[in-house]
Amino acid sequence: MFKKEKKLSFTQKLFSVFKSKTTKNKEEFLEDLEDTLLNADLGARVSTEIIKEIELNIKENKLKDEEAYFKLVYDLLDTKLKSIELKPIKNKTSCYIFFGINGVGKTTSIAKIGNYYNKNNYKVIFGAGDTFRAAGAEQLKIHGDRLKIRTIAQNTGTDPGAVVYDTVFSAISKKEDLALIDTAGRMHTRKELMAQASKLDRIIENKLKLDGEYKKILVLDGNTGQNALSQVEIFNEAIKIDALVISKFDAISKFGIIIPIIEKYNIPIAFIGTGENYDDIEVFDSKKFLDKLFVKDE
Ligand SMILES: Nc1nc2c(ncn2[C@@H]2O[C@H](COP(=O)(O)OP(=O)(O)OP(=O)(O)O)[C@@H](O)[C@H]2O)c(=O)[nH]1
Ligand SMILES: [Mg+2]
Repeated sequence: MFKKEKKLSFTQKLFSVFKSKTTKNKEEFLEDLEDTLLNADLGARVSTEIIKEIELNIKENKLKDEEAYFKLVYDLLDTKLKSIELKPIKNKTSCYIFFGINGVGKTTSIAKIGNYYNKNNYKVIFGAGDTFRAAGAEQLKIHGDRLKIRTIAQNTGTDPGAVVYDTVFSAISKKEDLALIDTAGRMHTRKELMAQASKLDRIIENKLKLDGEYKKILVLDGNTGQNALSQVEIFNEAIKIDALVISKFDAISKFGIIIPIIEKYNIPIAFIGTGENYDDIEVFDSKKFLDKLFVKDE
């Protein structure tokens, strides 16, 4: 019979490594710690930084128990996380356009974020820029109808550039505060997807006269590991990303990859999606995020 291996959360693993310090030599202990940090996708740079910090603190005899070790890791990661508060300027027209590969949660996040700004007395409009997939526009329109948010949509196969232009132009003409624009997550090839992202960016940047702010937002699925890093890389290369939304954070307790992403690309996080209801969206808070990242299995 195989013994069923108990799955430990990141916190439990960290604590068990810290507890084992008394029974191991220093090298063994630091190796175990490094493995735990790397397995949580925190990346080589930050893992080394944490280990150096721990070594220094051991030398100076500063760490009295596991809690103290844990706090050191927690506080160090807290300094790495970056947030951005997206606050459209009232009575001016801003545009936030959402990118991301298929299924990450773009459309759902737009619905939740639209609802959030609507509740905060912003006049919001949706633009269904996903004209590639048959149900693409329809999904956003359904949310728009439920939330009483006007949605500009056209038939499948229409040029998404036209939808984007119409949405932003209409928002400017009607003096609406915020246009939230959805985009396709899949095209025939990745190259086409990136070409489309750049094209939509150029339309908003060059052909429309926004007096508010323009932000390009990348949605990442919080269940993703290393792949999230390459998603950021390709989108950021095509169109410089201003902020991240991390979706599906209710379903997981592990998104350590965000640390190397921020280290490398310096892109802040705006929102966290925490469920499938309209209210399941939170303005990013590093402490809350870390508490969930470190969640203990029951
Ligand atoms: N639990 C949970 N599910 C979510 C969250 N955000 C999105 N989802 C679900 O993830 C799935 C994909 O979400 P969509 O919003 O359709 O993703 P998308 O990026 O627009 O997908 P494409 O249009 O196909 O590229 C849906 O079943 C959503 O209900 C979240 O924060 N928590
Ligand atoms: Mg979608």
